[in-house]
Amino acid sequence: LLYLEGWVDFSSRCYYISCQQKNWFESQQDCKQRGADLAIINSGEEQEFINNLNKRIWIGLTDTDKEGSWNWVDGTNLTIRFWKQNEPNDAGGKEDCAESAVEFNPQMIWNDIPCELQRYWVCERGPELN
Ligand code: 2F8
Ligand code: CA
Repeated sequence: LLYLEGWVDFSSRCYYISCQQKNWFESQQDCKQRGADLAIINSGEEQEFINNLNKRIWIGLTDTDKEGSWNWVDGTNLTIRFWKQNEPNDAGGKEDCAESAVEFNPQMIWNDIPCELQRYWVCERGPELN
């Protein structure tokens, strides 16, 4: 794990880890301003990297456009999934954004929660800024 200029290098991707909490939309907006998106998770290794941060964080996954249709913000196909058991459940009919929680069993760790809640967040980009 290499730390440089606020970005962490992991497996040829660059990650920014916030030290404050924001709602989902403001978090994604912050990532955009950094030339990145909220973290897009494509592998168990990447999920493990996120787990090791030991924080509840926003990831770049939402069903805001169409209830029940979960999409990565960068258009990546949703293939591998790490939803907790019985999630996503749209509790109260208003949970449209996904967090990666901190759990004893880190295998299944995503949950949908209301987008306006405050969470830490992780931005992800390639090695070159857009
Ligand atoms: O039981 C699962 C359920 O737990 C909480 O609601 C009581 C979660 N809400 C928050 O974390 C805000 C739900 O998202 C979760 O589905
Ligand atoms: Ca939920």
